[in-house]
Amino acid sequence: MPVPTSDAGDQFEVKAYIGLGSNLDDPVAQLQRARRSLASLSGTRLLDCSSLYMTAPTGFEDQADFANAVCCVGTNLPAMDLLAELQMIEDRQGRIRDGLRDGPRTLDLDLLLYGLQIISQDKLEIPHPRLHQRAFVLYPLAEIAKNIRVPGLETVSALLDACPPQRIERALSPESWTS
Ligand code: PH2
Ligand code: MG
Ligand code: MG
Repeated sequence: MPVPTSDAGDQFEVKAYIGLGSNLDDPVAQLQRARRSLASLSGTRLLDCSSLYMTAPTGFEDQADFANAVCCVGTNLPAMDLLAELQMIEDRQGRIRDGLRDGPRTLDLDLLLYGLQIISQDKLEIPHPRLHQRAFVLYPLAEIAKNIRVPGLETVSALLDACPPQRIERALSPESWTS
């Protein structure tokens, strides 16, 4: 069952955290467009967004820096439906699925957390399985949710303290990239 949140707009609203990333075709504009799409998803309202950060690429290092941010939504969509919506937004923004896991992309929307749920399915693992290793996710997540406990792990700020360091620069405040 979805976990109702205390300030829910609907009894069954779940708070979900989404990681946004781009390093192709004007990354800041990609994140701005993705944020507008999140705000207009049906059964979903946008609750909060972090600052926008420019971050060094991890995994595959020979590529451009990424723009990264994290947004929080309240949603009545089941996790699988929300995931499908995120993939449609990626597709609309020209995401090419070439199987190169950590390669360059116009838009990556990762479902990081879905309420307090732990989901382990072929196409969806929640919490995101690499969340705790990635400063480019934890840093913006900590900005909007440092005290929440990641199911099965620790609080976001404890995870960030333990995470390998990475070059991360705060480029735009929440107000300036979301307006
Ligand atoms: N995404 C990846 C791999 N590496 N590095 C940064 N800095 N930011 C990302 O969003 C990112 C990455 C795969 O999704
Ligand atoms: Mg990703
Ligand atoms: Mg992804």
